Amino acid sequence: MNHDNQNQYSAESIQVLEGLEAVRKRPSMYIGDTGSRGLHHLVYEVVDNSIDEALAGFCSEITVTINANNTITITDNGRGIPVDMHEKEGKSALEVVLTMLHAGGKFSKESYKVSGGLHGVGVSCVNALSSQLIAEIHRDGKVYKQEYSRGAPLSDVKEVGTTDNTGTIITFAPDSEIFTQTTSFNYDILAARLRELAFLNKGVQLSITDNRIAESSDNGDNEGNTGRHQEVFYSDSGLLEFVSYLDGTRVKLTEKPIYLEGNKGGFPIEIAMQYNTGFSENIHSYVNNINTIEGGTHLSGFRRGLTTTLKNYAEKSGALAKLKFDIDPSDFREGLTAIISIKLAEPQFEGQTKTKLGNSEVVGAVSQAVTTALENYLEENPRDAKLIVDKVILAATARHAARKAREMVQRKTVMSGSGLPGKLSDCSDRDPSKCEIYLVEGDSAGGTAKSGRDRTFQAILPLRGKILNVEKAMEHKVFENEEIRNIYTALGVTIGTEEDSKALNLQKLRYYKVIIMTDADVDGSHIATLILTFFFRYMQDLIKNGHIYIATPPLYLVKKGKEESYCWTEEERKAAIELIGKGKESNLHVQRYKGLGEMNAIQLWDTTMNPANRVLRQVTIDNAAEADRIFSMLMGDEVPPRRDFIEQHAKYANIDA
Ligand code: 0RA
Repeated sequence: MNHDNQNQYSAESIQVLEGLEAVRKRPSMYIGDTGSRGLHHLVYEVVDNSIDEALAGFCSEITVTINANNTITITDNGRGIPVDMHEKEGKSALEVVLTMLHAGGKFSKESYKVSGGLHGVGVSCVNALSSQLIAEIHRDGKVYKQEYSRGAPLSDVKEVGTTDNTGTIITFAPDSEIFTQTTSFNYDILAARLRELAFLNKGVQLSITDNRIAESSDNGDNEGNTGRHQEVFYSDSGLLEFVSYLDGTRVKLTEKPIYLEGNKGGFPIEIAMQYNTGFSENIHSYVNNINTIEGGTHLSGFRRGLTTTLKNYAEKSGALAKLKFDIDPSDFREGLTAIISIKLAEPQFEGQTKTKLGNSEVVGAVSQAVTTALENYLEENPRDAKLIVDKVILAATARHAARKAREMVQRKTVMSGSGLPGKLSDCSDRDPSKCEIYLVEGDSAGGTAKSGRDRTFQAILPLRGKILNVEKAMEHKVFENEEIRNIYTALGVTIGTEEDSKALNLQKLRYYKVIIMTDADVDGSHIATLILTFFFRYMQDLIKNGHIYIATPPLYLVKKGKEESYCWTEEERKAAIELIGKGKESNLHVQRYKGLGEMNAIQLWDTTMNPANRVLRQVTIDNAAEADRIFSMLMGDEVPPRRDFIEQHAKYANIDA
């Protein structure tokens, strides 16, 4: 380092530390939250920087390793973070990148920096939130290394060897002082994101390795960490492969997907779409690799291009002449799986979760690109074109049938008090933020829950047997289904608009916690998944707003005389046997709970419903495209590993604070 600048250097390093201290003080402002989501965000942040190197043309391989001690190592074969002296800051560029907020962008003006998008908080945030971080740089034939703790460098950059390669290797340990809920990385969550990134950035290889030892527990406690996994993700044809991956278990309507890739509007656009014989609309949009779950101008452009082009074609072909009612834009999207990915130098993100694209110039460019590609496709594939038009007409016809059924739901929901379902045992409190509703499998468990609950704030709605599989049913069947109508009515949720039955009005939501409570067995998991599928397809906003939970009844009761202990995991059972039975199981009565029905009202309250003891798992959507694929797979024709699924997607959450 430059000794002439000693004073300036130390002064600046204090300032820098203050910068990162802000990140440690309010981590949620930088990474969203300090739960599981924020934890995984750390990995994405570093990977995004490597993806930037790839987009700039300097990197082709990125690896993520979950090490045995649950630290993370991310490597890339990019140029390597520069290590030369940064004149203005008086320290190495590496240290600047890792210790100064938003310092990454100061160096390169490469277009479409992913790290400049939604998550663009920089690797320095990862550094600030890690108890230890080691950066190893391969550059100019040399290997450089620097280590940090909670954002502070432990020494200057050291030269530690020579190399023939270039690249960056970052290893970090998430700080348990910050991530108090969990510091355990979930393989499946990381793998899903890397797979998505491989589809979105064709030609870049991303791989993941889990070097942790598998845990013995089979109850979901290990959050998908089954140890010693490895997967390599690489896509030659990008979104084309993404669409066929998502539609893996759906039946294709047309032989060929529709694909376009271009740069006409002054920015890269890539779109792939495929019609299937199903009824749901599965359109996922991305800007700079960020999933824009709230949509925005690129999605509007896509919809506009799709509607106008198909409508024109259908009109010209005379197919609409027989139709006695108007065709609606949504009719063109039924059974459509599509991915829209654009890259923008200066994206403007709006909306509640900052995932809605605002740039107005994008609408026309995307719409134009879609029109051109789609017109060509329809021209060149007249048989597929006819299949698509027929499907749109079928969708319009079904929509008319659905409207009647839906209006009945609406009418019922508008009524107050007496309009509630007869099977609902409501609570007395009228403040939705304090109230919760248990959706319980079967009338008998419903009865137990009703006796066990605290009726001031807990409502019970028993559901009969297996609820409708909405994945396979047309919309009007869904709205005609009594159990589903009861859910709408009990929750006070109304359907937003005539055009979009999935747009909800949540203003009259009667309970802020909607808790699915089923048996802890295969059947129970299936029923929970059916209910979740309904929420995912028809009330997704409830999931996104964090209203949906899964109750977790205990698996065991370990008992000796008056001493008893409920256990949710294998480990807890062993610990209880140790504690109560002094290691001898023969002294004890160990009961395995198979269903809610084996508990009496008091036990159910104590273990599963009392906010002081219970464990609720909040349902989140970590990766919308992957969730979409999984629901279509689980609820399609194949016999699914449903229990695994639920355990993967419902994570422990500290929500009773
Ligand atoms: C600053 C400038 C340059 C590259 C990077 C940072 C960089 C950061 C990360 C983080 C993970 N992998 C990375 N790879 C590169 C430009 C380098 C140059 O101009 O040579």
